[in-house]
Amino acid sequence: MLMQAAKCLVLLGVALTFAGCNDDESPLTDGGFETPRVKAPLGYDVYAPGQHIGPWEVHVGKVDLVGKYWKAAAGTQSLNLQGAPGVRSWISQTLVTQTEKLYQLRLAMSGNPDNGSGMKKLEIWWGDQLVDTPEFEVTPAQTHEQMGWKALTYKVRAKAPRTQLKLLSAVDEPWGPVVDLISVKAID
Ligand SMILES: [Ca+2]
Repeated sequence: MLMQAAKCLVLLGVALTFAGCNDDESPLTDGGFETPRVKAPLGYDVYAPGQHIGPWEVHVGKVDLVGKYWKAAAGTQSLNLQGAPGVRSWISQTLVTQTEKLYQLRLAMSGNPDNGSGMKKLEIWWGDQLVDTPEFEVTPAQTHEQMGWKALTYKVRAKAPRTQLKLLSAVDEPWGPVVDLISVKAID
């Protein structure tokens, strides 16, 4: 961490922008869905396609920004990717990346337990590459307090100076996969 800070100071010294410095360390912002804050008394706000949640854009179907309604993997908010027959919600954030650089992509996954037991699936896209389709099984033991968050880690290589990170619900129901704690970090 100290080395990274020193490197940033050097970069600033040669008049590179502070944004460029941050991009080198982590091109992703608010992977924890902590802004804006949820307003609805029930504890989650619904966002429609075309709307933004901080740096994230919502596409195709609705998503729920979840606050106190259930326990996040970290912080106090997480995201439920709704689906519906023929409608699979997705969110994206376009990252400034370095071509050919290797990145570590991490996230926490759970599933919306409000429809009882079942398998939730998520598609993770890095640019035009389908990185994985992880599954999360909601069991009768799962509660809003014990969401059973699962940590996922991948290595992905950037193919362009900008890369769209996309997370898509792969279930045809509103009780979708749930995500939090997303991070992207250069590792070479
Ligand atoms: Ca969070």
